[in-house]
Amino acid sequence: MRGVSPPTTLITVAPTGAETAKSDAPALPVTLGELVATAQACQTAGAALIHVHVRDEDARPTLDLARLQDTVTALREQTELIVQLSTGGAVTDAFEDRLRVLDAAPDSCSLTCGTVNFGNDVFANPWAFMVELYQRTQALEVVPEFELFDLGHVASLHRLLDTCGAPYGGHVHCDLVMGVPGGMPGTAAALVAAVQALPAGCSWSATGIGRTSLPVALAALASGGHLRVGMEDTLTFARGRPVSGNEELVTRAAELARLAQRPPMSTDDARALLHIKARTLAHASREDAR
Ligand code: KMH
Ligand code: ZN
Repeated sequence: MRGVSPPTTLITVAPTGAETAKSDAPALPVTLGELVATAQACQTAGAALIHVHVRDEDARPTLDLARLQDTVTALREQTELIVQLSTGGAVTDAFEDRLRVLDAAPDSCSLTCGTVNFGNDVFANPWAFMVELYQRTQALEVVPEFELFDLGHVASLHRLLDTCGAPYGGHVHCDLVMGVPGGMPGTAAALVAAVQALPAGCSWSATGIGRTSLPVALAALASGGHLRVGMEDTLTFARGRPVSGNEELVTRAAELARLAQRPPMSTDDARALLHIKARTLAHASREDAR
């Protein structure tokens, strides 16, 4: 396995996603108010980074730029979390809309390193799109998080770095998304295989979809990785018991991290790890006040 385990655990919360209907999961945060309240609670519970999908007035997934900008502003003003916007969106979103997400000036964005079957759908990320998105992150000084749904995506990440150079900030951070029907399984064996293939010196988190959430979290902690949890990925807390909210998943991840002697990472340490650009007055003034 690559290197020694870091002393603390970066906990990412992915609270909403693009796949679940509010009617199927009433605790899903879909309005800006619900998202900010969730973000604040998850920060208190131990999260340092939030992976954001936004919804429209009918709670449907959207990449509307004004909504994305309002969301970035509100999360910056009312939390200290690193704000990561999804460029994956929904499987139906057009490439040009996914590229435009960066105009909302997030701290970070997701960047999926290849196409993958996604249940009965296809999540399309062809090479040319990956390159264009990556080059936009470099130009706009947004830190990409490389989303890896399969072992082949790790190979494509190497190709991207070899072709286009280092990301903004110089540090590579990856997220293994495991257990998607069509992607790599959410098992310890698959996690170890993927981690062994990652670029040297990178940091990485892992998330397991659905019932793979806990095995993947435990395997990630045992392998020196960080954690992503949230209702984008998991709607069931235990067999037959729906999640009460995102805070509950972050609280459990923080407990696991403490048990592993790697307590939750602070937001400041997470910013330093990922080389996030200092870009907000609201955040700067909070830092000054410390
Ligand atoms: N909603 C999935 C199709 C990302 O956020 O970048 C894609 C996804 C990955 O959630
Ligand atoms: Zn996402």
